[in-house]
Amino acid sequence: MNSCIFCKIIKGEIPASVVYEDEYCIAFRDIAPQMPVHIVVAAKKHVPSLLGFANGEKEFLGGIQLAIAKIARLEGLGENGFRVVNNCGADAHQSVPHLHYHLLAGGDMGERIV
Ligand code: DGP
Repeated sequence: MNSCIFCKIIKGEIPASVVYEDEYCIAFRDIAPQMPVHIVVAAKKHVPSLLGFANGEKEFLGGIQLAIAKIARLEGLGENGFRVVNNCGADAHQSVPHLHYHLLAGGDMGERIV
């Protein structure tokens, strides 16, 4: 999608600190990190949210999950752990309508998710 910021990052039209890329997703450091490690893992196709995927896309979505695990290992997060967050829609304050996950780590995030 022309105006989508994550599509522009995927196409290399705007710079980002990319840490990983494969056929399913691109991962880059968040512009406003909320943890010492805050990586955005964005789908390599423009779908606004998880609600836009169908049954036939299990391989694509599974590929992103496996990529997140790979990135966590590459970043050395296996020992102390990490959190994966997907914001979907208004109540979750999704600000970029292009499917992405937040990979957060680098400190104790507490017992509560929110
Ligand atoms: P969300 O609120 O779940 O839609 O998260 C969007 C995240 O994307 C937010 O944490 C900030 C990040 N972000 C937005 N624009 C850019 C950008 O141009 N570059 C990078 N690296 N991150 C961005």
